[in-house]
Amino acid sequence: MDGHVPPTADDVPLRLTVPEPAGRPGDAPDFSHIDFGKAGATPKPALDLAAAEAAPFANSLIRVLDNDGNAHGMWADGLETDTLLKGLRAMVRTRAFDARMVKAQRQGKTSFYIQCLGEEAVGVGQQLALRQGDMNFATYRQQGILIVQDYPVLDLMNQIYSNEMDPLQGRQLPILYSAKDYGFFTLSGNLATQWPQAVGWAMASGIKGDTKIASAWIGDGATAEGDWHAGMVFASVYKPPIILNIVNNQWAISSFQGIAGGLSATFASRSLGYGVPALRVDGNDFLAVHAVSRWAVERARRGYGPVLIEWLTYRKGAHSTSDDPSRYRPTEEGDVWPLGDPIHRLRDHLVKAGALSDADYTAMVETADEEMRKAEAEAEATGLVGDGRGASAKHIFTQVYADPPARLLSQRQKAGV
Ligand SMILES: Cc1ncc(C[n+]2csc(CCOP(=O)(O)OP(=O)(O)O)c2C)c(N)n1
Ligand SMILES: [Mg+2]
Repeated sequence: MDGHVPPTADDVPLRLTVPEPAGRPGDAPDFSHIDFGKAGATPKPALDLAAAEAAPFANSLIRVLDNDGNAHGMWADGLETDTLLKGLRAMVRTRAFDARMVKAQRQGKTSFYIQCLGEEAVGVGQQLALRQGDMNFATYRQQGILIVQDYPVLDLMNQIYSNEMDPLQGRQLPILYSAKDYGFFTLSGNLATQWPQAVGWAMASGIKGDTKIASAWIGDGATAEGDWHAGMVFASVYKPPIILNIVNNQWAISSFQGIAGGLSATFASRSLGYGVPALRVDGNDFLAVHAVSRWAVERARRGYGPVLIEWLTYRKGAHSTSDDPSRYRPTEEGDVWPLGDPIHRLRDHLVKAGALSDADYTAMVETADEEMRKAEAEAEATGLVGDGRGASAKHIFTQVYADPPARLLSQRQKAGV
């Protein structure tokens, strides 16, 4: 006996785990921690898929297109060329719109902009599976939902410039659109609030015996908010008609997806613990996005309840015009993202199928650029953020409350508007 007392559990210094991304600025990009699977490998489940059977779908990756533009597997069946061409055109227009608005922000024409560069397929592909009357509770990165429906891009720009023609008359920050007739619920800048609201809207549809379904949207980072869990509890208990979309674009401003738990389990697989079935899908593969969305829409419409979809994609641009990603991630990451670019992949597929020529594609891009240039000039002629030609101050008080409270009425009187 030497008198040594072995340490007890109480004496071991405890530590926290703080996940780190695979690469920081200056490092070579590394996506070896993600298993991307193979195009065509994942079958199509029955529409009444239960959470208990969904683990293989939540932990693999549904892909249709391979890297050479060929379509594979059950999910490729029944996709019409017209729909794919429509999707391509909407994605090209969305990208042209974004490029024009990023430039406008740099020129001081507006204060702030968020583009969806590299993620165009998810919003566009799903919207093409929904119908009039359904409701999206989008994030700020699904402008494609409006653009694919031919919502006037001039109105979007007027909103971004907060000028007199802004459809929201200055009540929202630039890019926080609202378009009820286009199934686009007012955007919220407070992360994750759309999620439980979407579930509530879908519950109302079920309570009323309606035929409309909801589509909820959230980013990987925002799933760490308590609202995500609150929405999941209600979705799992009442089984409303809803598609629960998580767009995992690897980043939440400068926090990588591991900080929201993405290294512990797939975001899709978390849903299974709530009893809500889930699928994980290549979000840069338009064919997969649209096919899985159709399946989910039909499931919800037939009354089989909620389903969660994790879309795997990559945020190729900065988070917003206020962000500089070269400070926190390898600059080449976006160029070597193994799932490629959604527009180029769909273009290559359609060219290979003989439905599009290189010249058609070039014309499509040029037409979109010209459309956005013209619309921007018109919006600018109406007014820019802060140039004194904005909406009247009276609109702070109008169309917000059906019965304005007395304190607002007295404020309006004092303001003389
Ligand atoms: C409640 C709340 N917290 C923080 C923010 C600031 N913020 C805006 S976007 C963002 C990152 C969101 O990342 P993610 O959910 O992954 O969506 P992404 O931007 O990648 O599309 C943060 C932290 C906010 N708007 N609301
Ligand atoms: Mg993100």
